[in-house]
Amino acid sequence: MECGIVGLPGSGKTCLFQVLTAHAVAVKTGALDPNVGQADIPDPRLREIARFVPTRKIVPARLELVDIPGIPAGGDTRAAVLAHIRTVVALCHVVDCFGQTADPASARSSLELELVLADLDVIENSLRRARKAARGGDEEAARRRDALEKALALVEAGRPVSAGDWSTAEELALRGFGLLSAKPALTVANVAEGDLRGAGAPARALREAVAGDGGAVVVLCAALEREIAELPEDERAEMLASMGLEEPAVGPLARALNDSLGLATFYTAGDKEVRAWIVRRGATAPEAGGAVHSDIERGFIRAECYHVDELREFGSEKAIREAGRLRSEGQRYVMRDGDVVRFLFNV
Ligand SMILES: Nc1nc2c(ncn2[C@@H]2O[C@H](COP(=O)(O)OP(=O)(O)OP(=O)(O)O)[C@@H](O)[C@H]2O)c(=O)[nH]1
Ligand SMILES: [Mg+2]
Repeated sequence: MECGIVGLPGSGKTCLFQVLTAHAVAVKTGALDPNVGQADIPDPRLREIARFVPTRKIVPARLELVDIPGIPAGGDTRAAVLAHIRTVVALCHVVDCFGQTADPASARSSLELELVLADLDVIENSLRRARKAARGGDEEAARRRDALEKALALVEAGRPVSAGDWSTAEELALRGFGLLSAKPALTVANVAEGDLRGAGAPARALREAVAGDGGAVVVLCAALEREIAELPEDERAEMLASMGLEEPAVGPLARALNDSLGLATFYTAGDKEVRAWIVRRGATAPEAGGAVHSDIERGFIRAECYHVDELREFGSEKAIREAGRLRSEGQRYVMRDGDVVRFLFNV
């Protein structure tokens, strides 16, 4: 699961990337190739599971992050940046609300418009081919044609493809085109140190604009978070408290990503490790198994599951089994957020 950090030049993307990856990567700034790294996702449910399933190690889920340079005006570089955006599954859109940009709402829509315009090209070309194939009686092409026509109407009106109401079948028909404005996107209001709650005019304007499109906004100050992340661990809590913050921004950001990017978390739990995994919401049991190891997806037999809430209720895996609550799920099972799973497979 790769999440691209996107936004206009100087909006604080690399700064946020350094925060989220805890400075594990030596970043390049001003270069055209992206920085790539991983963020640990804090998740209180991991500790809770480990309370009931004794284990040696707790392993949080990791999010692959790609820090993509801002889109410079015109030329080949623009195409290169768009090509990087095409490779990621979801977007984290950083908008400068700390004062360099006069109008954060239009900063946000200007990047969105870049994505929409790039999609317009792709849709027009693909639509021509789909129409032709559909006339020849190809039913799948007819489905692609209908979905593309619906997408075309949106982007022609300057709206992202993600703003449409899409059925699963339509989503499937569009998936192969890698449309940029169809990617789930979360907006980050990168606020000034003096406005950590985002009560100031820039963050308010951005929130209003995003709410109008039904999107979510996470407010954080990347520069301050970077300073906090550089502190020794035992000093972080004190610093956070003195700023009136409950936790580092990676917590709320990860939860918002889970929600608005359509992700789900499941767990594997045993004496060796208790571990969180992230999949797209709607992923089937074999797909989820594939996140753990490709052999599991290939040789999938079934998944033994229970929900993390049931651990709380029954107190142990054994008690869950004895209560007849351990489920045996097959190929078509759609994972629920919070499932604890043991995969049975054969290769
Ligand atoms: N005051 C303040 N400055 C910030 C904040 N976040 C980033 N900056 C500063 O803004 C400048 C640009 O930050 P970067 O993180 O490099 O921006 P970027 O989005 O990666 O820029 P490009 O990669 O060039 O597109 C740096 O000097 C940062 O220190 C913030 O929250 N508050
Ligand atoms: Mg950068």
